[in-house]
Amino acid sequence: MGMESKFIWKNGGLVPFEEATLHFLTPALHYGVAVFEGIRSYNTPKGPAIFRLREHVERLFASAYVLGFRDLPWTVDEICEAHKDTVRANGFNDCYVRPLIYLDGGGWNLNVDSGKPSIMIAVWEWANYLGEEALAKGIRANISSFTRHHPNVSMTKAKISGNYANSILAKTESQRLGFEEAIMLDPQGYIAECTGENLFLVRKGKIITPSTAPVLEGITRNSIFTIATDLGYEVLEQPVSRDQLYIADEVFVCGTAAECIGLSEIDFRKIGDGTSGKVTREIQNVYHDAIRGKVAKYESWCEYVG
Ligand code: PPE
Repeated sequence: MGMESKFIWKNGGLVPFEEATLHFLTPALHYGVAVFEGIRSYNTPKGPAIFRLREHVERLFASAYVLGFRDLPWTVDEICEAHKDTVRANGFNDCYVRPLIYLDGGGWNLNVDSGKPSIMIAVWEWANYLGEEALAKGIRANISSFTRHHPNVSMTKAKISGNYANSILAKTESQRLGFEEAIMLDPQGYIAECTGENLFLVRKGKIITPSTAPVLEGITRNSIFTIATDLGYEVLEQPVSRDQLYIADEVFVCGTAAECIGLSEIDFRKIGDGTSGKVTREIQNVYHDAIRGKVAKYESWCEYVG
């Protein structure tokens, strides 16, 4: 799976893929002073559509604001259009879309005001993050030895590039141990989120997820909330302990890249019957139809590229 495309959008227009390069002395590279989004476009009966584009662009701007950028030289509308232009110009249907706003020029005194923001938007063809098998069987995870950021240490509402060193520490460790994903605890010891997904558990017919205070406000999490509620489930936001996961009937994780995936095992303890559970699959199926524009009541989530 390559990441090549014909064009990348840079500061106002499309440039050839090869020209989307940075200088070694770009501060974003040295300090992770950048914010990004993970967005997907799916093929629908009306052509490619970017899923919940405006919410993602609004969160991108919110991340930049949290990091301290004050006056971005673009509007949300312009950047939404730029995403559609980039998908259209590259001619992809199913693709991942990655905008990133970074501190460019200056910036050598650890102050976002000392440089200026630049933006690029890349797309690459992408079908399945964790593989077909993971959808049916679920994946194996462990509780990471690395703690998720305290909200006063690194801003957990923002997709700040530098924050992701924490995810990389955790995911590398888990995969070296033979698991597929890491579950991270918040500084109080309650379940926070995974390295790139939010988490839900199902017990006695109720669906429970940690509150957003210490985690990213996932857009997939929000979609799943709506889908599960519409399916008639009660969805509760409350603190979740590690052992509540062990005795759950089902545990699933969700994010733009991962979509909605069951956890078959946590810390060598089988969850439920050790496959993707019934409620997980029910929600997963509706989600898969929704992202492909096949559910009328969720069609407003699909931003047609045109
Ligand atoms: N938590 C974290 C830490 C996170 O990075 C993501 C998205 C989520 C929750 C779910 O958010 P949402 O996509 O809005 O439902 N992770 C993105 C990046 C993963 C990666 O770079 O790898 C993603 O899913 O695209």
